[in-house]
Amino acid sequence: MAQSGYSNKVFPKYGEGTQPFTVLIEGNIGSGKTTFLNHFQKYKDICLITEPVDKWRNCAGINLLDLMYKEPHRWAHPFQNYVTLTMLQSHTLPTDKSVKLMERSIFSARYCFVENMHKNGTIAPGMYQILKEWYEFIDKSIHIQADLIVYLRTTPEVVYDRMMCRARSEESCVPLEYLQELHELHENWLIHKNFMSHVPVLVLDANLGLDAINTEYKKSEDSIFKASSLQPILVSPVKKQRLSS
Ligand code: 8LK
Repeated sequence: MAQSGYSNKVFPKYGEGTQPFTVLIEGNIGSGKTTFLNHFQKYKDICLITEPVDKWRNCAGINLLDLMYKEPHRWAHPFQNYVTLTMLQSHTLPTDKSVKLMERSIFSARYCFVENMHKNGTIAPGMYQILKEWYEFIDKSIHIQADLIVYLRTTPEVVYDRMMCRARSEESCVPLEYLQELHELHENWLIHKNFMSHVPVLVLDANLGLDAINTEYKKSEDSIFKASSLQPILVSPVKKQRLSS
């Protein structure tokens, strides 16, 4: 059976060379990813892309995030399918800025969320296989820029409390155990480097409270500016980007 139309020729991947220095902000639910992104609003020439939660909550009027948590066996698979599409839209979004900061990625979908749903039996083996093949096809044919990963490292207990305080309605039924499972998968990926070992990872202590976390953010600013050779220039206050989630 023919495997693909690529035979042994090497074709450029779609989007190759079109994306700026890209930093992926990763971490468990409640690890402070949006706060982290907000911190960079003050800089010119950085494109900030939040997780497309608004799309997940309103796909032609349907709240897929809510359905995924309420009826996981039925909705986790279509939800993750949609996450893959919307993450791909964010990865390939054109920008004239020199740096792109993205909240999560197609990689966290694959290595954390989908993997977890497979491991805990939420999605059937056939559903898992479809998501895996989508991911493999995308990885082979579309260029996903990833120059640095910032891992907001937390403990499951801390993020559980934050999640409960944030009180996002869809997450009201998420148990601590779910956050523990996701934590382990983030650790396998970003600390034990089981995947994508070629991308440098900056680990920040995201258990810290709001005051102390600013020192951690400063560390990452220095790394981002150094690695991307970007000169930090502040924007005028009226031009700040708005972040929603
Ligand atoms: O991050 C917002 C909410 O979406 C949170 O409850 C976790 C959930 N989520 C998910 O189930 N699967 C995901 C992501 C977020 C992000 C990716 C890539 N996959």
